[in-house]
Amino acid sequence: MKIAVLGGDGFCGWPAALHLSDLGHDVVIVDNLVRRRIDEELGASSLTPIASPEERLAAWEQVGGRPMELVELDLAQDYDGLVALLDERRPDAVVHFAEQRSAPYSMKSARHKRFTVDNNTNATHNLLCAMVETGLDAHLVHLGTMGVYGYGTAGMAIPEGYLDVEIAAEDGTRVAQEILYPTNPGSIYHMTKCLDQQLFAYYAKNDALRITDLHQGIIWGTHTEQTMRDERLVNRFDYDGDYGTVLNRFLMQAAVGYPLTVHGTGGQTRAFIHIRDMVRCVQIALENPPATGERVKIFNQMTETHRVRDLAELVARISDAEVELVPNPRHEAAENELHVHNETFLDLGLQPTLLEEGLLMEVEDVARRYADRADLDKIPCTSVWTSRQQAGVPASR
Ligand code: NAD
Ligand code: USQ
Repeated sequence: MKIAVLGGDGFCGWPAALHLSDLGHDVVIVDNLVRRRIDEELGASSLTPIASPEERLAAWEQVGGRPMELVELDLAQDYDGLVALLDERRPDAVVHFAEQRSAPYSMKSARHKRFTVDNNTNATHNLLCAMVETGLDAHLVHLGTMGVYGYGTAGMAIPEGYLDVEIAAEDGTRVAQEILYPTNPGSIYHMTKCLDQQLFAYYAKNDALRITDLHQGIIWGTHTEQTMRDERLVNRFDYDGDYGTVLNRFLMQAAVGYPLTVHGTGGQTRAFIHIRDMVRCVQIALENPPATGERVKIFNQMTETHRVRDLAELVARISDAEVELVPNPRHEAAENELHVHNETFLDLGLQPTLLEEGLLMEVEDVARRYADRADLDKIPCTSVWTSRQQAGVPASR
């Protein structure tokens, strides 16, 4: 297949592009490199020394990979460029990773909120609109988030995107309906993914676009089979207070002897998936497109759920680190249960990488190996959610 990987210079996009190229697909990466500029804005950088896009692509060819190209283009701002690209390349599939993905970054200030909404919503809408304008019948696979559902599910297992409900009709009969699971975002970033979901539903219905939305949990891990082939192919590893995600932060903190930063009581339960499973899931999704006219396919892309304090205790145990309960900068429930249906990927052959298999390797091969590159001042989360929270009003859900 000819595949366009939008956001293919990022943490998920880069290993996914390599994996798809390795499978024999023709891959073009489209990215405006805004993530590298955000590192400069925050004065932060990846724990791993990531190479420039040019070096990455050259290294991939040197280790025998199929040549890939990177087109620098802003999906949110350059609609005409996007139309020209799709028209000229006519990809069979488009994988869309290209959004601002940090919840803390999206909450930093009015500017960051507006940037996140403008960037993410316009990127997604421009893409959908351009596909219609160019008459491109490509399969669109989008990286969404488990966070669209919210985490207060009253004990029920979250279904894969759709909820069966029964409604009392005017004539007294009961009517069965399937609806998109009601959204309950916990940050401006997560809210943009809810907006995306609505855009997808509309374009699938109105224009018969073939769309798969992957509701992905928190990624952990760094390397995939392909990123390990050469030092210049190394993936990024974010640990700073805005972009570092919880488990990778704990691994890095353990490696540098920094007490593990558990927010509040650490009672938040979240969904997780290893980066190697993520690239496999993207492959599986691409191999199982929806039919023309079918509703948006939604898969829950996660393999395990864990409570944050349990993760901290686990990492502390294997690496002899300390755990510290710090005030929670976020407006989120202090404790929640989380049960998730994820049978679609398992039925299609995904074999999950479990926490116990990969954790120690991550601490030793990645976090300790690059520990001398860490800037400990960048670890604290300084982005605070609301003035309401600063005033001490508790989060409801
Ligand atoms: P990332 O920030 O590392 O990568 C995103 C890439 O998209 C960057 O290279 C960036 O430069 C590019 N980009 C952003 N806006 C763009 C625009 N307007 N035009 C062109 N390129 C643009 O993020 P990631 O961790 O790789 O996440 C990728 C996707 O996966 C995101 O949509 C995110 O919501 C989703 N996701 C990530 C995680 C996770 O734990 N990292 C979990 C669930 C879902
Ligand atoms: N947390 C801590 N200590 C830390 C960092 C985080 O206790 O040092 C807590 C947070 O308060 C939160 C949980 O860990 O309760 C998860 O935080 P996170 O930063 O790992 O994840 P999140 O903000 O939800 O965002 C990440 C990605 C995002 C993706 C999402 C998937 O950045 O792109 O959409 O995971 S999910 O969480 O399933 O919605």
